Amino acid sequence: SASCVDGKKRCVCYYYDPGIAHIKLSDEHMMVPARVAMAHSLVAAYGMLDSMRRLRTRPATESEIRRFHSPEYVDLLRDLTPESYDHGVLGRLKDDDHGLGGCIECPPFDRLWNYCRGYAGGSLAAARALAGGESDVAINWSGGMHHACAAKASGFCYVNDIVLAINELLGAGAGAFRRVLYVDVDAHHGDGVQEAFADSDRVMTLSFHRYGKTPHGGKFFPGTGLVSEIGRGAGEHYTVNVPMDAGVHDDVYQSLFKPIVSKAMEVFDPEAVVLQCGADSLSGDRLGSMELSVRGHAECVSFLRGFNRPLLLLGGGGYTINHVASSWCYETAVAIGKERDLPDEIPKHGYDLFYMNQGNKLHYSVSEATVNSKLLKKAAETKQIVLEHLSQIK
Ligand code: V1P
Ligand code: CA
Ligand code: ZN
Repeated sequence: SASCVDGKKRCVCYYYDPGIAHIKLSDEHMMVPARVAMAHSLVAAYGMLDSMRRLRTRPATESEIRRFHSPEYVDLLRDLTPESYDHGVLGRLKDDDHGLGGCIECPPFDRLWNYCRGYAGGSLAAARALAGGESDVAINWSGGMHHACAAKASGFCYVNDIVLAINELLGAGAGAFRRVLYVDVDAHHGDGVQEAFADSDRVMTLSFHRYGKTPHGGKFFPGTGLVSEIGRGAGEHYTVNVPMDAGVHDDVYQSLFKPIVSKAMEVFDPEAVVLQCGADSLSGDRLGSMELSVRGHAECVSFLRGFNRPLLLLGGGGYTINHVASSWCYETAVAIGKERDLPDEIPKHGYDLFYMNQGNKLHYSVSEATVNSKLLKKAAETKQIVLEHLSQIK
């Protein structure tokens, strides 16, 4: 058990598979799974492992992955290697319906299936620890792959561990939860999770993300997540989207996050919460173009933790790997209530050279917020519309 700044004790379960250190999607790929090993190494160097229970876990089984993903897609993913790709394994499905043919965003790579089973197994184990009442907070930084669809890979995501974990939380067994709130602070829209539960009133999906045009004229990926996407049928109003402009800093972000999350908590009253902690919304990310500080990002974790519902913390995006590791390390400290005790100086450990670019400080410096009246006005409007949507529940 870990005591906390608010005086409450919480049992925190932590999942980590060292195999992640050696996974590479391709030589130049933006998604670097080894950032999870960096975060873990930093958590260990700060002496936090003794404050958590390490989850004993196994890779997700094929049948567990089939609970969400389609039969043909799972067959393909299981058999996909760089060699089978070259020998035309994808010919079994026509076109690129499965998202695996483009080779750039979701390439085939050595041990792809092991990687997917590994991070999905972590999220499932974490969900079981919460559903079984063995823990109050469960962490899997290798999970959070929010774009994967039932029959399609997308945006660096192959298996949607979040959908699998939420289904586990909802499961039929004793200790299962009636309603699960999903919150997504990755810079990208959580489209795969939204679509999976669009018809459900047992899962509310709430994504904060960047939305709009990029300087190159295209749409910021994936191009969905407007406030007008509110869900379907019984799930109407249980899909919530908070699109934002590039350049949003801590203050503006929290001026939306806190009131909207509070309202969602009030009207939906979830029995468990899943937070996707994608770290590409941090300032200085290679893809995200949002401007959150490590403290601003972690404020999302501490705010949700303060509601005292079983909480599942997952990773996600994050492409400046030293920033990602700093952020997930600090958020691990928030989970165990030790964030005030972490020295800002990065301790000596195996990866310490990676933090030179940020002056070897956990809380690297973020550019001064530029007050932009157009951005503020848009944020205030978005907040109003979303709060009105939410007030239509019940
Ligand atoms: O923008 C696209 C492509 C353009 N296509 C028509 C789609 N893809 C994005 C994919 C981002 C995936 C994010 C995953 C996550 O949400 C969860 C793990 O973080 C993309 C971006 C971008 N700025 O959004 N791909 C790339 N950048 C990219 C850049 C360099 C090399 C390869 C891909
Ligand atoms: Ca998001
Ligand atoms: Zn992202």
